[in-house]
Amino acid sequence: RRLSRDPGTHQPLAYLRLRRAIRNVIEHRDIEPGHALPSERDLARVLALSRVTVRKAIAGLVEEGLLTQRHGAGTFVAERIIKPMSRLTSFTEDLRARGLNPRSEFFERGIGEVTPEESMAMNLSPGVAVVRLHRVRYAGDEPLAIERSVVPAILLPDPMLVDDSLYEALEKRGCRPRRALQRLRAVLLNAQHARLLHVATNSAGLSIERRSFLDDGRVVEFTSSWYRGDIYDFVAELHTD
Ligand code: 16G
Repeated sequence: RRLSRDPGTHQPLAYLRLRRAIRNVIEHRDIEPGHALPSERDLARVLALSRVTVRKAIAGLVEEGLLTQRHGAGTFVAERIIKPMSRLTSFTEDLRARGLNPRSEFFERGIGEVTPEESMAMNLSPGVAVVRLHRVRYAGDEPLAIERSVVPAILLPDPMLVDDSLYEALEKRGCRPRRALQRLRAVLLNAQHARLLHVATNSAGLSIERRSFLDDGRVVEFTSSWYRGDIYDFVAELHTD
């Protein structure tokens, strides 16, 4: 009776356990990006699970973007970063889930007065203080994106509170964003952005603007970013009403 009352001891379904186990393998880089997973049949045999269970676990990870399938060739650990657009996650969280090492190099991490354009976008009174972060985001040594974030200083009083993850710093202050509006546009990366991202000038990129909100409607961040088009897929799930 004690056991059945403890939710932690409920055994998850076999496919969910396998899904978690494969995710662990990817996070620990036991199989490198681009490399193949053992075949469905081999996994089922070695793990003594049914093919249906294995297929279900793999399908879930394909949906999450951690695995990709090539017709007739098998299942591979994803090389491109596939980012589900319906979940409000941070760069740090997304990379960690893929076993990558998120890092930032800051150009700017300071406090200043909101500009007229920012005050409009963030619905702030003219002249209030904002924290500004301007950084290149890396996976290990590989630059993936450039981001410029503006956060009201009333929510985040000191830019040095952001060690590497903005969302971690906001979470600690009890103001992690709950909702966001995001706009994506195709761009050619200019010489300066291309150099920072280690790609050729005029390579394809995505210009992304995110405005995130607290439950009470206040804007937490206004972030403009440039993501490498050769690495990122942004994927959304669509429903009919
Ligand atoms: C993502 C967000 C960005 C947010 C950042 C926080 C997109 C396009 N942008 O990069 O708006 O500020 O995550 O990440 O997804 P952090 O907590 O690692 O600093």
